[in-house]
Amino acid sequence: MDLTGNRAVLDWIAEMATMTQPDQMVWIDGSEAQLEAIRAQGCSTGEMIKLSEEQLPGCYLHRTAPNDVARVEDRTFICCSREEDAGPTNHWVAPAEMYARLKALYRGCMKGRTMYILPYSMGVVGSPFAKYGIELTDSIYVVLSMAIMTRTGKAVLDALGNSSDYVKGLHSTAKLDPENRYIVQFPEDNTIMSVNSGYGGNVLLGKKCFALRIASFLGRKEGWMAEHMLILGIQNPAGEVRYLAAAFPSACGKTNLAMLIPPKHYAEKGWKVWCVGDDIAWIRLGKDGRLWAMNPEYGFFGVAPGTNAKSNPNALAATRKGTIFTNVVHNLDHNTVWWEGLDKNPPHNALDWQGRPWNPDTSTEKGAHPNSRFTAPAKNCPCLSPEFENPTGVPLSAIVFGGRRAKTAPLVYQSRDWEHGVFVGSIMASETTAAAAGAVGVVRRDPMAMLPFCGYNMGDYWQHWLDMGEKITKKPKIFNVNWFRTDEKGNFLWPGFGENLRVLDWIMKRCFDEVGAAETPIGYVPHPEDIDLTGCGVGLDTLRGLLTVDRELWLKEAKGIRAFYEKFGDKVPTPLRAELDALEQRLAP
Ligand code: GTP
Ligand code: SPV
Ligand code: MN
Repeated sequence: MDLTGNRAVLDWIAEMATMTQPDQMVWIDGSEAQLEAIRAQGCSTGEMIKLSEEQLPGCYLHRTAPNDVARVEDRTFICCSREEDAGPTNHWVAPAEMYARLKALYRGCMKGRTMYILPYSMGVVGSPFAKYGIELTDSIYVVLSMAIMTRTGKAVLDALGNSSDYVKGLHSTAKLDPENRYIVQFPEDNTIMSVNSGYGGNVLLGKKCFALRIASFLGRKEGWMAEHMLILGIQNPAGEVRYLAAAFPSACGKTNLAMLIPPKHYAEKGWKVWCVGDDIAWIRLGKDGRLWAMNPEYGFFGVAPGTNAKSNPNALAATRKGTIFTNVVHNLDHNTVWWEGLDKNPPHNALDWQGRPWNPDTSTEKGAHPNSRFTAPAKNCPCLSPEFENPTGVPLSAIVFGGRRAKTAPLVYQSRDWEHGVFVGSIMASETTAAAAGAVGVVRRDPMAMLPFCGYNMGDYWQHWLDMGEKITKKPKIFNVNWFRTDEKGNFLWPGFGENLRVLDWIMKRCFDEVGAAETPIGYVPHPEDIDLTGCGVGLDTLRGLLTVDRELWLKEAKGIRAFYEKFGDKVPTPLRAELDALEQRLAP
């Protein structure tokens, strides 16, 4: 039976079913009984592996195809009517041509399969800031993952009512053919089409496809922002909670920062960190003139390798029940999971991420894929903010940009003002990671960590940031951080993880005019003695080194930025060009 009488919804589903020809169609109502039946169904085909109910209750292991382990940026498209509106950093094909291409791939692709109809909400169902989507998929892994990552089920259809204001998403694993893999956004049609993949960000359409690519497009139109940002609250010993949002590229530390545990010295004084979100922020201007950020997701799709009881105990705790693990090691003795960096006891009777026998003593390859992940319910996280379900989100005092830079970027610096802050975001660069297919460790420009996620021309996106700035009367201060500076031998100079609170502490003090700073050509850096180093094992000299701004390197950087800006022609907002000129002048010997 249909779960809605919404004509627009029913007509679209009928059209998609005519094209894909599923054997049967199943509405996801959001009930635990139905999900449990689907889990059992997934286990019967081997698509899902049920893990030890004693040690990992309600947890499952899933393996994707070996050629399907990360987002595929090469095969991701923004299909709007004019190529110019997609801009030089997005792949573009005219919508009519792309629809035709996809139609050929979708024709009959669900024969012999079930089409699941999954209504979901990004944001609290029924709240003014929520947006709805329906994903049609032939993958049980997608259904079960979306049921963790989003608010799912009949309540969403009830909230949608007869409106046609929802995002249409069609996904089929089809033949998992990498040559014909497509992740396509049609922002003007509120439509997403994904085919021939079964991996995370390519197929959990609520996440990057909707909550960033489509939502960034909607945000520009409607006057708000969709950003690749974590959101966290820092509670000081006085009990006051101050919030920040931070944009780092994929696999550059958002989940870790969002759940950080204060170092002992801070914890003893009463400091706490609350996680509101670990990947995506929808940000709106409040009536009070401040920016308010909410997390539209309902779970965490986090990087497994490196997650352990020391680096991120909160994330680890979040994965102990109701979690789906993707592409990790299967411990056959205990029917549990393992990954590199979990602990020093890799299982010896085990299968690697591809399901092949694996032995840590003799295998030359890693057991877990470097981009292996957990899909965990947000509610599991011990430091989840009490504001998590607040539909309007939390007020931002700071916006932080950051990335992996071995040399150029200092540990932290503050922009001079909003326009300069937008410039700082626009010039972000970071070493690439395993989160996307392709070479790892190559420095590339990734403005606001949105390079793979901006649903329109990046030049227009920068202008949107500037336009927002005009309207915000109580602007957050904008900063840049870099936890990844290395010495000559390639060792990290900064301990990172929980110790990053020391830097966040300085950032918040700056936002509330509680500490001074030193001016440099790129912005304000801390006076080294203003960062509390008690008990962190880093000396003042090392910190001084971490805060240096090398003029030679930065002059080279400015040249790289100029070349990058050239790609966008006259789409680069004049104030950003002026910022670049001013930066070069300040750097000049
Ligand atoms: P996506 O989910 O892909 O968007 O990634 P993310 O930005 O949430 O990154 P995540 O927190 O999962 O961290 C990715 C990798 O960076 C992991 O291997 C972490 O161990 C490592 N990492 C995170 N924070 C730090 C840090 O402060 N210092 C160092 N050296 N490594 C870190
Ligand atoms: C990222 O790559 O930034 C992720 C993982 O958060 S995915 O959902 O695959 O995009
Ligand atoms: Mn991400």
